[in-house]
Formats: sequence, structure tokens, C-alpha cells
Amino acid sequence: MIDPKQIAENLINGQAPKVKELVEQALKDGLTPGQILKEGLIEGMNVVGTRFKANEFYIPEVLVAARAMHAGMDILKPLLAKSGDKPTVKFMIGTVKGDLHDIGKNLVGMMMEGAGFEVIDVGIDVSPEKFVEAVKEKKPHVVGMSALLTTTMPSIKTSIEALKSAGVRDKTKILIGGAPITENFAQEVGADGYAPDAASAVDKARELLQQR
Ligand code: B1M
Repeated sequence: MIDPKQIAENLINGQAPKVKELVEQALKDGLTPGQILKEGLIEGMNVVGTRFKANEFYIPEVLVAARAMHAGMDILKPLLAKSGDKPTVKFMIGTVKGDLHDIGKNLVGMMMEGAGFEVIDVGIDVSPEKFVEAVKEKKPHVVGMSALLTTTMPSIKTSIEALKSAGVRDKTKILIGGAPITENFAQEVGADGYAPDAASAVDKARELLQQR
């Protein structure tokens, strides 16, 4: 009988083929997709996040662990959709207008997915209008905006203002991040939160959701 802890351990070590094999075996053993997700994949990504924050893991280890998580998720996703055990919280993320950097954004998305959120990635160079459209259509609980350039930081402010003008600002929480972003800047532009790295983004998103 597979213990979900074995799945978590192999995920932490970035063993994608082993994670796939263990998830398949766990299903045969009668574990539910929800249990494998929570006690195996999410548990493993939580440890990855903690080690990343403590500088015990670096970006390559996080990316390899995320690949292992995806190997397990590919098997679970269709089953979760059928069982109605779908993620209940939607997290939207995009890099703001004028900015093409996507490595940090993708890392944040992967950590959120690993934490059990449904991730809607709206891509790079996302205009304020596109954020508005996407928020109206997908109704995310949290919107993440990433900016890597000092010249694109103002696009965060413009995007938040566009959400306000469209009357959807208060329907979601706004989390921002990226190398030049600070807590002060987040307050200045009226975001709900700032996170310095991908693992902290998960913690911050959870904290913001408590405030709903
Ligand atoms: Co660019 N670039 N770049 N670049 N680039 C930087 C950012 C820069 C600091 C390099 C430098 O000069 N030292 C500099 C910005 C200077 C500034 O504005 N202060 C810079 C520049 C100037 C430029 C161009 C203007 C260069 C040019 O063409 N003259 C140009 C701009 C293009 C554009 O966007 N319009 C440009 C282009 C590029 C490439 C395309 C070549 C490439 C991007 C490839 C890609 O993303 N697919 C690139 C890269 C790779 C970098 C560096 C080297 C690395 C960025 C990165 O991916 N880091 C970068 C220098 C550096 O950081 N050492 C640099 C790894 C990534 C995991 O970290 O994105 O910071 P980061 O994400 C972190 C946190 O910030 C946080 O979590 C992540 C991990 O924990 N985080 C969030 C990010 N988003 C978050 C959102 C959140 C919460 C946390 O909530 C929603």
C-alpha cells in the first residue's frame, strides 16, 4: 500500500517518473485523487516552498520539483475534474504591460498550483484592459501581477486603476511581486499584498483569502 508521504518525498527530490509511478499505484491501491493531491503533491510542494525560503533549495531544484508535481498532476487532473474534487480557489497571474520576463511569474504559478490553487496564467505583456477582461470572465479570488523592470512598475498601478474603473477591483484580492517591487510600493498603488518570492506568494495569497 502506497503512503502519500512516499509521493511527497520523491516530489521533493524531483523524481518525476517515480512520482508518476507512485501516483498510479496509489490510485490502484484505492487512495482518492483528492487524498493523493493533498497528502502527496501539495505536502511535497509545501516542503519545497519552505526550503526555498530558507535558501536550502535554489531555483533549479524548485523547477525540477515542479516538473515532478506536474507528472503527478497530469494523472490526477482528469480524475479530480470527474470527482468534483476540483481546486476551489482561483489564482490568476500575469506579467504586466511592457514586460516580457516570465521565469518568476511561472515559478509563482507553479508554487500556487502545488499549493492546490487553480492557476489561470494570462501570460506576459498583459495590458490593463486584458486584466479587466480576464477578471470579468474568470472571476479569480486572487490576481497576481509580476513586474521585473523599474519601467514597467507603473503598469501595476494602471492595471489596478483599470480594475477599479471597471468596477471589479473589490471582487478580487491583488498580490504583486517581482525584483523591483517592495511592500511600500504595493501600499502606494493600492495592492492588497506583496510577496518577495514564489513561496511567500503562496503564504500571502492564503493570508489574503482569510480576509475575504
Ligand atoms: Co531582463 N532585466 N531585460 N531579460 N533580466 C533584468 C530584470 C535586469 C535586472 C538585468 C540587469 O540589468 N541587471 C534588468 C532590469 C533593470 C531594472 O529595470 N531595474 C533587465 C533589463 C534592463 C532587460 C531589458 C530592458 C534588456 C534590454 O533589452 N535592454 C529587456 C526588457 C524586455 C522586456 O521585458 N520588455 C530584458 C530582457 C530579458 C530577456 C528576454 C533576455 C530575459 C527574460 C527571459 C524570460 O523571462 N523568459 C531576461 C532575464 C532572464 C533577466 C534576468 C537576468 C533574470 C530574471 C529572472 O528570470 N530571474 C534579470 C537579472 C536578474 O534578476 N539577475 C533581468 C529569475 C526569477 C525566478 O526571478 O523574476 O525576480 P524573478 O522572480 C522572483 C521574485 O521576483 C518573485 O518570485 C520569483 C522567485 O521566487 N516574483 C513574484 C516574481 N513575480 C512575482 C509575483 C508575485 C510574487 C512574487 O506575486 C504575484
